[in-house]
Amino acid sequence: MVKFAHIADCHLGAFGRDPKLREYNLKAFERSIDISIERDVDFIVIAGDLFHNPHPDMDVVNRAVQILMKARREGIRIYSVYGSHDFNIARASLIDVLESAEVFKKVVNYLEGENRLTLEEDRSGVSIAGLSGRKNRADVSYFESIDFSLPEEDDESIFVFHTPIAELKPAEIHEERSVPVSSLPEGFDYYAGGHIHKKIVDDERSIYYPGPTFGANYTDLERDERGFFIVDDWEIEYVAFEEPKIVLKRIDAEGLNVEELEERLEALYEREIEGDILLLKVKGTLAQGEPSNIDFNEVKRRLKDQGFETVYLNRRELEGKELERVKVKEEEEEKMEQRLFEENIDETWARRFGADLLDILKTEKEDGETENDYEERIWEEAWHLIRKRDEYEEGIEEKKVAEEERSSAREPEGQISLVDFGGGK
Ligand SMILES: [Mn+2]
Repeated sequence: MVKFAHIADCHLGAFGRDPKLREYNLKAFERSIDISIERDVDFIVIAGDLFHNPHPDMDVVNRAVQILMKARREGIRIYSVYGSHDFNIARASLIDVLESAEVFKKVVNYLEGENRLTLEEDRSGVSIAGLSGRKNRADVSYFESIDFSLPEEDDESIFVFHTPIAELKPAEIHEERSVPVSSLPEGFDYYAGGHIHKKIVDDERSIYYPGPTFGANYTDLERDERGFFIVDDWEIEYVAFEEPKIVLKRIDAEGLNVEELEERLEALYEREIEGDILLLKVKGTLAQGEPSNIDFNEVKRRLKDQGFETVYLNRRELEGKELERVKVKEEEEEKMEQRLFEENIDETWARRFGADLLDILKTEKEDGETENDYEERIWEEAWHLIRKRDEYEEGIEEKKVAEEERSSAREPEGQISLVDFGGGK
């Protein structure tokens, strides 16, 4: 009889700007490991995104290793795959370091020379294989091209992955990257998923996602479940974390003026609300005044005085009339950009300048390029263009473009023609 823990999406190091939330996140991970030890599991499966990024702060790394080693010292084995957050194509990630130090074992074993993934056998007799998560659909293509070593029929086995399954993906996860159930290798007893930040239990197909132990962002904290699975002789139990207590308050500021919104906030201080973390969401368009007229730091301070450990304020959707964001319906990114330029910039030269600058800023990082090199390249190209701003205004750049267009029959494929931004005159 085998007993194991299935943990995913710990995102250690997330909430870098809020030390309290960062600590709650680390504590939740520690609880999952402590409970796994108490419950005497044979091994722990971590289905990716153990860390929030591939090279986290050393204090986070230190805490994580201390926590993981508690389990290791009890003889509990730990198996993991990369998540989309803790993988780096150019450099070794912390996951590689921890694998080298034998803190855990990465269960993504390729048979050299073949595109074949092999099984790792745990001391309990259970075989484990896995596939890492990757950004930009790279893992999706793995599923299509890799040959899996399938478990023997009477072997107990687990497949670990960090990719959404199309048929199980919740509607609110707006991500195209997913694979159909049919892509999963056949014959495993338990499919240990990660990446979807929500608990999913599909007993029929034996596919399970525990969701995060705490969460990595505001939306995660809005959801009401946090925890992990303990699987005892293939019976699945969800261990839910009731603490910390998260309280959600929403204020609709639509049509209010600054004073009225301040009154609504005042009313919050008087009400009896108790909890550890307050998520305060203020949204809507003010009829008069700007969000910047409100001292939100003071709001947070007063709410903390009520006994909250921390207040997470979300006012991304709070707007003033003056600075109301332009809303465009176009689905297609390019069309949307084009309309934004047309609606907000009067001068043709400025539209062209803006479009060119945006093109530079949109350039993606190249494979193998370090973060620093990438930033430097973008800055250099952007500055180069900004220095030519006068040429755009005086029409010099425009003339050059026209000449270039005359000399070349057609634009290279995939490039946006500058003429397209001229407003169709
Ligand atoms: Mn994640």
